Amino acid sequence: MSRTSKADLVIVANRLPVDRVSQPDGSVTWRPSPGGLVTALEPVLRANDGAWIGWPGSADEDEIEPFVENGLSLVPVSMSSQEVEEFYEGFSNGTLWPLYHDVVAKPEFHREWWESYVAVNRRFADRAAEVAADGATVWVQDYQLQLVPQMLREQRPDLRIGFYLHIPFPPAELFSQLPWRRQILEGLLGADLIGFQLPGAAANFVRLVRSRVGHKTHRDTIYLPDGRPVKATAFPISIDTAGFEELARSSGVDERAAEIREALGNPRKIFLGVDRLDYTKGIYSRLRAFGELVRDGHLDVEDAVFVQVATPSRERVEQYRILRDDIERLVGRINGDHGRIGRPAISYMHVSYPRDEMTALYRAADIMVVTPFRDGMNLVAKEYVACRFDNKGALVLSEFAGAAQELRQAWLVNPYDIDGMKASLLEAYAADDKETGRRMRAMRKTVVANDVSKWARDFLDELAAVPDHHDKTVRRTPAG
Ligand code: GDG
Repeated sequence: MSRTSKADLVIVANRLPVDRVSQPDGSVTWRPSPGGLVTALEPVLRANDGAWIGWPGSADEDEIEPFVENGLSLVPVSMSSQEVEEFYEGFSNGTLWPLYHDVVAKPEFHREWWESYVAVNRRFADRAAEVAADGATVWVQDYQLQLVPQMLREQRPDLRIGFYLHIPFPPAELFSQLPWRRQILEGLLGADLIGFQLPGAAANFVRLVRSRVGHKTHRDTIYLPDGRPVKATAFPISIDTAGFEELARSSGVDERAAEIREALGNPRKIFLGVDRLDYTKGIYSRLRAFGELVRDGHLDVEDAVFVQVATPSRERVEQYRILRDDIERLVGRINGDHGRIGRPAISYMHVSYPRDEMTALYRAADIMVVTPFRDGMNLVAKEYVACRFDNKGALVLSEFAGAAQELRQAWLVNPYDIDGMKASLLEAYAADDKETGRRMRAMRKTVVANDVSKWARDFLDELAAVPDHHDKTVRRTPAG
């Protein structure tokens, strides 16, 4: 896309859906980093002359011109390494991430992080203002960019602006700790429609706006002093269900699943955990629960093993380094105490696998264990269900994952209650095919009927339906 062409639909996200790869000869290539969001939005982007604005993932690069990759118009936003430290690792992941996840870890508040957050949000907003066509729809994604809606509306009141928060929105008691709480609320209120994972999160937001900003609200709608309504509603995100099932049905994945079972020594049952290595995911507590079941003789490593994939994440943030050490020490201790030669109790991998390997793991696992302390949704739980077209397999799921609102037939657990978790792991382990089949069939209905395309469609339809209160008389020429 050239700088002059404009898009009718603009996605603004922290990351572009591609990674920048510098070749040894100095040339630059792009590697797609496909995720659920890209899969869902790609068709809409193509149909609407769309563009995607985001950071290409490497710091201190010269500004990169917009380009087209695989038919998608991509608009890179550059960041200095200091901004990566202060805006991304600092304010986004050291302040907002723990604050929005029930303060599972202590959020840090630093004024220079906040300043960097404001500066980077402004850069994204300016870019969106340049790229969006007259009256276009702009959809801003996630907690890194909460000021963009307001910053963008100030420059381009003609736009229809949506915002989606992928993580939880905390209760007022926690959010109110944030020194910049009012600026964040006002930043979000620049949107016409604000989407959350769950109705409870939307209600937290509306309540906060009423009490902290003083705007009138009615149910899920906030009325700004100029009469413009802002809607705050839940749109639970999902996955490309058909895509996962298709991959799961492929013969390559089938063979690989059998190979994995074989390599583990064909135990009677395999427990599986797959998470970004993050303190919100409850990896430590779940492994402790499993370790105690082995220690106390409820499970024998000849019958049951645990496979834990912990994908490297935010490795420069200290809390993540500490967590990794804690988990690895625990795995070492459990294996040292209870493993046998060729048969560790826990097979632990700190690695990122390609999607077909993940799918094979889902196919090989008898009990999928998803136990976050707090999670916006948790797509891993839905992916497991999507891959079990055989209606086999049990899901143990934290009641604090957004997914628990939809996957009611899982074995629901409180991850803070180690004994309760142990009891549920044992129940899921002992359940017969009839019981697991009954539960899996019901969960599959939900995940098949509610996939990520429906999520995107529902959001964009609702955004299109917001009454047009835009004041076209004050429209200014886009900056830049
Ligand atoms: C945030 C919210 C919300 C993981 N390891 C590998 C790999 N993955 C993929 C999974 C899944 C995704 O990453 C993780 O998504 P989750 O939803 O489980 O968690 P977050 O990363 O924390 O995502 C969350 C989500 O946004 C969407 O709104 O559900 O609550 O926290 O798709 O499969 N994929 C591959 N290799 C890996 O090693 N290929």
